[in-house]
Amino acid sequence: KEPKTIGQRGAFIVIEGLDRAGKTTQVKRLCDKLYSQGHNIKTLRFPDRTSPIGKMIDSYLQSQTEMDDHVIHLLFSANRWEKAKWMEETLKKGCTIVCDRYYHSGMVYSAAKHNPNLSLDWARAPDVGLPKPDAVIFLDLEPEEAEKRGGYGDEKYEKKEMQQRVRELFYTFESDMKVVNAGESLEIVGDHILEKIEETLKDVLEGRSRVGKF
Ligand code: T5A
Ligand code: NA
Repeated sequence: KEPKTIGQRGAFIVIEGLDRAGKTTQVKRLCDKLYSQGHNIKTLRFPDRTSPIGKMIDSYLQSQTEMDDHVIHLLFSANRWEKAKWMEETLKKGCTIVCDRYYHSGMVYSAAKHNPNLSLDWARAPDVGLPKPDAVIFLDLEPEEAEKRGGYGDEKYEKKEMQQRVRELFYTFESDMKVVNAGESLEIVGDHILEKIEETLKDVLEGRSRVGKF
């Protein structure tokens, strides 16, 4: 298929949200949609549990390994840095990246632990310099609704109180993100995401914006 992005960079779209908000489901839908419109697409998810660092994170999330809050935070950040060069090269080649969670998750989950030595500022620092998304969609869901969805409760942070703090902290970044109500049907949520990124895609494809840095 003739890519739309020839001679131009790809767009960097991030889907953020609470546990069970439907991020993975919507990343897939969005990729299918953009692909059918002629975009070259790559997906990415964080944590990427396949690398050696990702395996340590996975073990922590499954409560098989204990770690100091700072240590796990830095591993999550390192897990993003592992992919930074690949992301830059991929965008430059004209591929659009749709990414499941990124540094907003990194900052808010760690800061939500209420560790007095781990502020939001501290949490932000290791991610400074990472490629900046062109658009961040925040899939917002009442923690009560999230709890009703499949599989909730198996991993470390899947507790209602933690999810509530995470949600409040996500809202401190409201100006960086486009909020979408994730409580609607799959189709409606998908349509809202497309609406919210339309302008961004146009700007990128028409060469009006560069890849920034966080
Ligand atoms: N974390 C992550 C950090 O602490 N720091 C970091 O830097 C990063 C990157 C694992 C944990 O790591 C933390 C955050 C997390 O606690 P993860 O691997 O991304 O992160 O795990 P989750 O985000 O929890 O992935 P989930 O699979 O739980 O949630 P998704 O992807 O949001 O949801 P999805 O699409 O799998 O859907 C969940 C269920 O809901 C249904 C689906 O069919 C599925 O059963 N569903 C809907 N039901 C009704 N209506 C809809 N609109 C629906 N959409 C989906
Ligand atoms: Na989860």
